Amino acid sequence: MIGDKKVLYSAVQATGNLTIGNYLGALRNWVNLCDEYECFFAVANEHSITVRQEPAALRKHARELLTLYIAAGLDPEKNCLYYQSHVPAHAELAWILNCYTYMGELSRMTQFKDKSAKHEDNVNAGLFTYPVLMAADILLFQADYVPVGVDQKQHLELTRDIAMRFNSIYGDVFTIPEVYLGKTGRKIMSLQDPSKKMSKSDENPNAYILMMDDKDTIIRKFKRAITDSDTQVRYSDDKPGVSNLIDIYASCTGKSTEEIEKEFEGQGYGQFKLAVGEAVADVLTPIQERYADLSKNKDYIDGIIKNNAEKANYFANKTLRKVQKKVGFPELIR
Ligand code: ATP
Ligand code: LTN
Repeated sequence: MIGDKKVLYSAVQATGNLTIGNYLGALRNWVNLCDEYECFFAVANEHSITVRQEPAALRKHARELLTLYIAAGLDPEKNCLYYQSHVPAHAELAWILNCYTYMGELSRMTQFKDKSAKHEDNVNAGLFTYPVLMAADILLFQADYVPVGVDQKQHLELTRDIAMRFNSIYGDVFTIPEVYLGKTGRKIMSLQDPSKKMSKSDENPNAYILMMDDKDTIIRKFKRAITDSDTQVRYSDDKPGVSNLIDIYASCTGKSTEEIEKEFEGQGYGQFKLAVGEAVADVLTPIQERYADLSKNKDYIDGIIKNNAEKANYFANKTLRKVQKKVGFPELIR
């Protein structure tokens, strides 16, 4: 708790351009949470280097992500938006928690298995201990809730296990966090293969819509989206391509599945795909405009980065000091 509010924590890796999957599944659902919770949203740039990054590109992506948080509606006065690398306590707590996490637990993580298969030439120790750093992120802020997509649930389970293990040895040090699932857009699928989740690291750019794609690109990509040989706009397990488009349209317009099926009755896919493209563009255009304005205002963004880093450091250091004391690290007497 901070004051009378429970704490909510999440982060996105600063790895590339965000897709509408990241937006509809994550960012958008975070916007109004600050009324109810004390919210921290990090730019996880330390997690990013578990896969090789170009330094200039990593710097650029981190800043873009933080700016996009604001453009998407996260008020930086009410939400603590900060760079993970500006808070040294993350790495320090991660080291301590590494000593309370078992090799067997980390070996079972599906993201580690997937990523080490994908980057065979760079299976580094950081990739293996990635979930411990994520646990440190969450536990430093004594988070009650962590809004993430289904793909991150396993990491959250591990975080809980580590926290409970630590508490069982040292007493009540950490709050045990719970996963917080959004109401809509839980899993947006690839436009080219609706059995796979939409992912920014897909090698085919037609598989995803980026938050920064312009209207023409968005409409072109939806026109090429895989559907089926039928022509009916109907939600069904045997029509995964069309159902994914219905989900996206519903998420962007607030309409129900039944309303959408009715709206496009007898019209075929051409009209429907165009409408989906337009609805997505209508949601993204104002964000892109705000983003363009914000990026021109260098001093404003710099100020936010500085102030929020201070706030994040304050809360993180409180927990870190408590943990250091518990494990037996003496305080430096000045
Ligand atoms: P990559 O594909 O490069 O591994 P990613 O696109 O999955 O990355 P992350 O940084 O891992 O992006 O995820 C950020 C947040 O967005 C997480 O909470 C994740 O659950 C959510 N998310 C990512 N893709 C989707 C999707 N297709 N549908 C819904 N939510 C998603
Ligand atoms: N691993 C997460 C990003 C992330 C995160 C966190 C999410 C890093 N630290 C703490 C929630 C809480 C991902 O989405 N790939």
